[in-house]
Amino acid sequence: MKLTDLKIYKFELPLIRVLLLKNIKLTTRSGLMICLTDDRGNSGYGEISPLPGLHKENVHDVLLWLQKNRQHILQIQFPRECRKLSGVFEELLAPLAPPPSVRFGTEMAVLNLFSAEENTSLSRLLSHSPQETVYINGLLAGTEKEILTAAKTLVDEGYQTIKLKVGAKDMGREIQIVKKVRDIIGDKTALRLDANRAWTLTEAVQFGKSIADQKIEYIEEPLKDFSETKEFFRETKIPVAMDETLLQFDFENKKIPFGVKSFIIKPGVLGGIEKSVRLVERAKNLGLMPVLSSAFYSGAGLAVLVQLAAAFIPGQIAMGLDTYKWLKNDVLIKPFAASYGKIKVEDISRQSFRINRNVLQSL
Ligand code: OSB
Ligand code: MG
Repeated sequence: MKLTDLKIYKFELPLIRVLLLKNIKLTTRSGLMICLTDDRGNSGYGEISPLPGLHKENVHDVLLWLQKNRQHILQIQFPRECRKLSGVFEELLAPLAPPPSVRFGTEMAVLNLFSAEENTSLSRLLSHSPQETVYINGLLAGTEKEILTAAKTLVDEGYQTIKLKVGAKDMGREIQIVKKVRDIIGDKTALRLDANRAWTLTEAVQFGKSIADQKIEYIEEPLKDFSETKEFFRETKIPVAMDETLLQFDFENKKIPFGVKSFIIKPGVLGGIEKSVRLVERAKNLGLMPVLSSAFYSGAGLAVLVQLAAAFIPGQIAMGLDTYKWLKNDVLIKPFAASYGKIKVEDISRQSFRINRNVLQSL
């Protein structure tokens, strides 16, 4: 493939309500979109949208990086084997040291370009037999009232897995909220929790023991100190999911602690599609649940995550993609929707190319 152009755009999408991330208040979701073109006139979009409070880099940093490295990227000959995600991207892109969000967006653009060249979907480019539907976990966050109302709506809509954010309110109240949510959703709905490293071991164990009978599928990152995971599990019997910890974890020298059940894999944070798919495979080999999750991407980035799930994650594991509902507006001409808690892969397979240029500002 010979690249002929790399265009850079900015987008800023309004959110349905204020998003609070580690004391940063967001009212819009902004980011960059790149568009790679080849010598046959095909194009592929890639989303680069670092999230304040989560990524080290911001939109300004990634724009400077892109402007500085634009010519280098255009000179790279991306071979067909890129799609195997077996280290070719690493070899070609690592020397340029792109920040994780840029690495994701660049790989996304290249893979979308290959899909366009072959007139196929990303999920079919990457797998011979992708799944037809991808399940998602309905997301509950906000005030107690908002959480309880949304819990009812999500079960009514047919979601089979629900994820509740914890760790930010008074513990006694939060324990009550977990119990109320369980009452609302009934015992057939899987319930996941995410504490974003809120607690000491003592606090986490106190919380865990108080909800021991609530059939929690797993809790993401309950502990400030991940090395206490085994202890937490021994005391509470609640399985743990690794999210933030995956970024720093030394897989070569350390064993995954007993009690870990799942990896929460955010390709835009972990540094790309290739690395993330390798983590999905690692999880499968270890008998753990791989869950792909979104750092509030636009529909373009989410479409990639849905197709990665369809291509690489078997069964009916629910993905963390419900952040889409926070966007009031999208970059896709036809935004996609979940129905009964799942997304039809066919509905979005070519969507990632059908971008509404009116919401993109040329840079
Ligand atoms: O902690 O999992 C997180 C979104 C942005 C930043 C951090 C997180 C999230 C999510 C995504 O929770 C939604 C999900 O995984 O269900
Ligand atoms: Mg998490």
